[in-house]
Amino acid sequence: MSQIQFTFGLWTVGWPARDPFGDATRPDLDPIESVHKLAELGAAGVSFHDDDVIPFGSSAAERERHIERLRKALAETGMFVSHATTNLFTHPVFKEGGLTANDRSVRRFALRKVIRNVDLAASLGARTYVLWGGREGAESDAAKDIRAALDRYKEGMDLLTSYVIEQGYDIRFAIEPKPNEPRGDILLPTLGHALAFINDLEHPERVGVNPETGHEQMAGLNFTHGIAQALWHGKLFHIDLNGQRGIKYDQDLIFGHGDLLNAFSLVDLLEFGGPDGSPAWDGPRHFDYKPARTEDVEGVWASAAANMKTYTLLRDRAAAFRADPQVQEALANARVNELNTPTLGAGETVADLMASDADFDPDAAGARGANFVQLTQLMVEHVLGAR
Ligand code: 3MF
Ligand code: MG
Ligand code: MG
Ligand code: MG
Repeated sequence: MSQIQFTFGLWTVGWPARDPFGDATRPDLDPIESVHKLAELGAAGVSFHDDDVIPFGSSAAERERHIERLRKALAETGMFVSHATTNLFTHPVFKEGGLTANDRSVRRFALRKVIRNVDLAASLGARTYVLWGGREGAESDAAKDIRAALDRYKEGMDLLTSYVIEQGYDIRFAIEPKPNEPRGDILLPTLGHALAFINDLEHPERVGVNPETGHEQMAGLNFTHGIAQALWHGKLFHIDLNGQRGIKYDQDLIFGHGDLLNAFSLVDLLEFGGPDGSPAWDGPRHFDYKPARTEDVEGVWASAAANMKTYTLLRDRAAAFRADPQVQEALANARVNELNTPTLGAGETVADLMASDADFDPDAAGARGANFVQLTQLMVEHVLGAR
């Protein structure tokens, strides 16, 4: 099996563990040192917000110095830029939104911040630019005109896609949906909302999604199903892997430390869901998690390694699952492959379909078991390493 390309957001290991109720429990890390440390641990690339490497408010000279340090670290380690993105959420100016703030001057400021960083992303060879609209939303139904906000979101996306096309940048945008947090309700709350929105953009071919495990699971949704649908639309442009345990705040656990069975089915899909068991997706396996607030700096690096180890173990378990003759038999008994056969035969007409009514006994079909339990139990046993 080929080497998997793992990448990490610099803000993940760099999180000093400040939360709404408590102070930081760890020192700030130098993002450049994190690039080196992640490379040592076996990662292939990093992603970053503008402010992760260039602190907000830096002068032009300071900005150049920070960019030069990043460029040097990437060159020294051979790491690539998995994606770049804009911080449109930390500074108080964005408290009421970025691209969809009611205040027009804030929207214009937000767009300038994105464009400046898109230029940097292109110069660093990034091919994906992520937009997570954490502040695009509201707590009050009275205070936000949602249709106007979607108009402004579209205006922003159309401007950005036209800009990269004009500049000749080899960059695609990936929208990252999230249902809530930090806003009470965030626009484009799920993958499905984002996919529908993309269809109404000026350059839909330049825009896809960057789904995050925990974000979909915060809405009670099945992440593997969501990824499968994004793949089906050809819209999986990037991914944020992590863990989440049910419908609660955004936990950003280590990958696999939340819903383990769903993590297994996801890895099985990504690694073996393509034609003849090839990978279904060839992008980086990117982690957006938070090292738990309980851990010290050593624990941060242990948690980074744990993401990659858990993913690799699940990949090996999925390979064993697929190779098991009993699993193959159970898949056949559950008619899993039969779903690939078109419902109508070649050349069959509606009249032919209607005429076939006599050949079918709905009571017999209704009485037949679907045989899903045996297959699911085999999956659980493989995940447990019992087979
Ligand atoms: C928040 C997130 C974000 C996005 C990032 C874009 C801070 O819940 O997931 O991380 O992933 O802004 O990549
Ligand atoms: Mg999250
Ligand atoms: Mg998140
Ligand atoms: Mg994310």
